[in-house]
Amino acid sequence: MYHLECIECHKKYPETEVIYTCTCGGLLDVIYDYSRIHITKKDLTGPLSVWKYRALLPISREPISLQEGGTPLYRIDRIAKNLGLKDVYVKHEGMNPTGSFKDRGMTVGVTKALELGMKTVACASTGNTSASLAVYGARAGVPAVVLLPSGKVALGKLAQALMHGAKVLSIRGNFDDALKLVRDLCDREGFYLLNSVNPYRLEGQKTIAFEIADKLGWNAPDRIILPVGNAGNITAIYKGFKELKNLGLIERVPKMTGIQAQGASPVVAAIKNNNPAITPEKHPETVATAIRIGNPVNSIKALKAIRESGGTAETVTDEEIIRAQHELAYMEGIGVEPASASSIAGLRKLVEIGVIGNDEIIACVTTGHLLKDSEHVLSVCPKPIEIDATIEAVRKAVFSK
Ligand code: AN7
Repeated sequence: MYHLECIECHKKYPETEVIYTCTCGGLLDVIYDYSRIHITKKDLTGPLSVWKYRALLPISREPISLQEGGTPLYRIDRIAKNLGLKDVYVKHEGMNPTGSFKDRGMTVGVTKALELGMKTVACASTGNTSASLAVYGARAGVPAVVLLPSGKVALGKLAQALMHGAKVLSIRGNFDDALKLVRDLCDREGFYLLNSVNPYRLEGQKTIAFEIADKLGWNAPDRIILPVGNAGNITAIYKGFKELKNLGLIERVPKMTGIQAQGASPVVAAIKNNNPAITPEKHPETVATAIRIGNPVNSIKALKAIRESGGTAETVTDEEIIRAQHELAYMEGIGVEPASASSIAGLRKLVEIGVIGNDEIIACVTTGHLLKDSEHVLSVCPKPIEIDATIEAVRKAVFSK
């Protein structure tokens, strides 16, 4: 039903092979025989979830699952009105089992690890991938090893990786250093690599596109806006929409719009300068530690997704990210981590510079939950007001400006 294929030289590999990139160095994609996949809207009734779409997922065994996907698609009418827009949605991926979109990739990736008979799973991570891998490793009964950039991982994510029993290694270096190391480790030790260079991860994540179109009655929005770090998710969501179009379930593919933090924006630079490839950023820096990535491994796929779909890429500052995080929280009741807020910050910026028209139907993906990074929250919000346990003190505090 499917095989792996290099996006550069088109060399094919069987699904039974443990391989992450082509011998030529190119990224791999999972290619299906669509002539053998017959799926109609009628086959796709019922609640949203990753495994609802298993006819389009490369797995044959019983999945390792914690009910991932089925995340809410909220309208954000107050923010939309404020920006002069009509139809803006937030797909809140923070509502997944471990609090981020990574679970969609991990349920597929860890299940694939078992199918391939792998005994240990591993990843490098800015945090969320490690939390998700620890959890799905635990669920599968397979040991997990995670490599994290020392001092730069939000506490909630670190807490998850530790509590769920991963071997947690704190690397003196940044994410890009950790990814290089873990790829070497997996090659040497036969551990199964579950970063998004592994094409099976992206197969799970493409279900974000399926769920958005499904929820909108098999219609695609005009535009998808999401944060870009390693550039896997934008690639995956683009693939999802393309598959739906090829299967005749939707009519058009949305404009894929990637947002990066100003201090870590190699994909934006390549789009703006019309370069065929990115130039890695040696010292990426941003408050949004999840996307503090200088050398995104999926950049070639992501540039293609952005260009083919007629989308774009834009940077936002840390200040803009924090403002958007606040606005989502107090105007809409949606709590997201800083990286996720960059999609709303990007929305605002693209409206302000006239790239987004006011009649567009837009879905912003918020990739991770507010509680992932509560340390950051405490650093940007006013402190609780400590008072005596008397009604006078309470009234004084409540009515003070
Ligand atoms: C909340 O966990 O790279 O562009 O190691 O945690 O697919 O990399 C996290 C990435 C966006 C970027 N939002 O997605 C990791 C990691 C959140 C994230 C991204 C991440 P990609």
